[in-house]
Amino acid sequence: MPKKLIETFSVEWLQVLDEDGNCDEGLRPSLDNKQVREIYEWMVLTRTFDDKAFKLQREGRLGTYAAALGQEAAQVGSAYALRSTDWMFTAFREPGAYLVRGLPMRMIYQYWAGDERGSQIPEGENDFPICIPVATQIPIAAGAAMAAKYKGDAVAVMAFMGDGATSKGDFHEGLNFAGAFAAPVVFVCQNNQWAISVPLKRQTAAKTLAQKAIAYGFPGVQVDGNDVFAVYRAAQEALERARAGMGPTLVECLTYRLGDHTTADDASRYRSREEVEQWKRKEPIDRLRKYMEKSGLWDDSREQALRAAAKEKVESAVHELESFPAPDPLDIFRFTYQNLPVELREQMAGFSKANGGGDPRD
Ligand SMILES: Cc1ncc(C[n+]2csc(CCOP(=O)(O)OP(=O)(O)O)c2C)c(N)n1
Ligand SMILES: [Mg+2]
Repeated sequence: MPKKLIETFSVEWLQVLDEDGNCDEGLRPSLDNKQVREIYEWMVLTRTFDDKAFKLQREGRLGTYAAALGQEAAQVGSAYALRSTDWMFTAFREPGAYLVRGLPMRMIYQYWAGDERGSQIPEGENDFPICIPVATQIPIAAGAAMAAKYKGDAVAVMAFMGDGATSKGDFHEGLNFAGAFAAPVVFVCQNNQWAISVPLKRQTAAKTLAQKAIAYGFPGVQVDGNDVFAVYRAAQEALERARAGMGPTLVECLTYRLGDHTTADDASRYRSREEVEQWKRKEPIDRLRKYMEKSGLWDDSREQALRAAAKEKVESAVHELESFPAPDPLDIFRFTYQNLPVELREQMAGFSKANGGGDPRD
């Protein structure tokens, strides 16, 4: 019996803006000048937010923090392609995506300050809170997409994850389910090439992460994750595919974690300074600014005004964070049970009494 080829695959690489801000006009997504400036503004706001978070942590005003430094295009570009009716599930390194979606900045700070009210997404918003257990958001996002399809809602779901998450069972189960049921979900992998101290080459022997989608029967594309036009274009096309009933897509954004894993880490112990320096030259914000300057969309005075406005927004969110009323300690008993078990009810009453309160209601 002769052997025959029954399947082949290919993975596209997409880059629109090169490192010097030169644009391939044939691939440029349809964004007007106002939208290009807006995307740049979100990226700068994300950077300003991020920088302040790092400083707050060092001053003991935030618990811990996972910086987005260098990954702003992957987050802003993909979230910018969402409609307000779409749904978003993140991991923990996507402040840019939340900002674009309009989540109050104070809430993101609150989350990292250890205040669970940072996870209480306002009623009516279609986003889920920060998810620390790696990859667990992926099957939930696939399930939400399936629910939307079942209900006939014309929406898509976007699920973020890191490169490390692609080694978890949840990733494979989520993608397999989404593929088998053509769920309207776009998986966005921020491949920042490190999972704490594990480099990409120890994460997988595959040439790309995008190709993992092919095993599950749907397309995967690798984009320059520091090129916001490429990210936006790929996300937009994938969301349209999902909304049109054509099923999921995996968008791998090849980027780089310029900072430490979190404020509790020291990356200089496991990666070289040269590698970081090499990626600094490819960072996404300078790249878009160079493009905008060349195209006459941007100048120094706009830049200065933007930086000042971003700083003001961040300072005002920090002020909100630090003047927020303290949570009610009795909340630890609330929100888990429909009817509080009797022993917890007793504990709650005892706790309230010990703190000078009356008989509490659960
Ligand atoms: C289930 C689970 N295992 C381990 C951890 C500890 N942990 C936190 S982040 C991380 C690495 C994640 O790497 P990646 O998915 O590449 O995301 P990145 O941190 O690079 O954004 C690990 C192992 C965790 N949070 N959850
Ligand atoms: Mg990573």
